[in-house]
Amino acid sequence: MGLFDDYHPLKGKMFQMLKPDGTLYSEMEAPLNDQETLQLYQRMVFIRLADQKALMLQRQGRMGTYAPVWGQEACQVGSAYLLQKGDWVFPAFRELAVSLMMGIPLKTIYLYWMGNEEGSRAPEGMNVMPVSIPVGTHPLHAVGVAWAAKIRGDKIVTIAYFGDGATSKGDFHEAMNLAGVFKTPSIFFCQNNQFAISVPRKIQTASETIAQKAMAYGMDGIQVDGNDLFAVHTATKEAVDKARSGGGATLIEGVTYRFGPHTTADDPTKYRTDEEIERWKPLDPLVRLRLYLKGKGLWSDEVEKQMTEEAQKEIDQVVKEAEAVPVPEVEDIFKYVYAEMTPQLKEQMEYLKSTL
Ligand SMILES: Cc1ncc(C[n+]2csc(CCOP(=O)(O)OP(=O)(O)O)c2C)c(N)n1
Repeated sequence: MGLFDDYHPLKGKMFQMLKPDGTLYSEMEAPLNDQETLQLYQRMVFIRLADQKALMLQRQGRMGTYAPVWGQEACQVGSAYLLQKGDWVFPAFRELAVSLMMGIPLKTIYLYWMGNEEGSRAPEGMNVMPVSIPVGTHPLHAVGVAWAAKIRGDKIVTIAYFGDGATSKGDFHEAMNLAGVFKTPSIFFCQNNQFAISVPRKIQTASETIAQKAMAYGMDGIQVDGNDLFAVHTATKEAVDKARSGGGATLIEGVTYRFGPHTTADDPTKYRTDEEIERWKPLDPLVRLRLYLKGKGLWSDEVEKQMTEEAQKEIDQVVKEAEAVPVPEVEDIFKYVYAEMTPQLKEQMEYLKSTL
């Protein structure tokens, strides 16, 4: 029996390893050694600060609309850490942590949210697709690439990140169906952060879990505690190893909580209560990992202070560099849609220029 059998969606059990008090559930062994765990915690500290900085920059009018990752760091760090060069990542719009883990510079990510097209370009050789603002369309692209890789015999995996809301899109089901039939090396990582803007998870779908949707498509599905770095890591590793060795696709549902607004254009006080947020606070992925590290004698206020200061310094420097990049030309909006601009695009560009 493997992990996917033990935690089959029909068994109604969520896979967890690390308790909220930072100790492991009985008979569980940490999948990462102390050094790796500390390193990933440090990444999470950096990510949280970089995320908060983006929120502040938007509030100061120095950045456009931004979708914060706040609270979802374990889902993203625990899974992206397992990807290798050659694998392909298809993010939605909340994947600051995934992008950083894959090696996309923070400056590039900030440039995107500052409205500069340069921010959509991953450095050469990094297979991270641009942000997908249309909800749920990119799992299809991820399956297409996985299918192509399978035909070519490339031992790579593709992973698509999306939210609970995206599972209501037809595209999601088409992608799942194709991946199931062709046993593509695909991972569908759903970050169930309880809301699609103001729509709560319970009215998003009548399914008890999102993980169980995998069954309809003949693939493995697992619901994991998305705020538990170890559980996310372990389940994703199983899925990645399986995909790489020809075993086909997996749907992972990471149960998590978005602490921030949907985007900076949203007011979450309109649809959720302070009490609800307070209930989730002790389950914060950083708090839990910090307690685990503290129990091992690897974390102290001093360690935290040092990590925070180092991260803050680096982030401040990145902001300076990003803000020093010249504001893009109006033409940039049109230039990169196709290799060559269509007559319609040219017309639209000329029209826009004439109104400025
Ligand atoms: C095709 C499409 N429909 C609607 C929207 C507007 N929209 C943007 S984000 C969002 C909710 C997405 O929720 P979810 O998939 O759960 O991801 P989350 O934002 O929670 O990370 C909606 C409806 C959009 N961007 N694209």
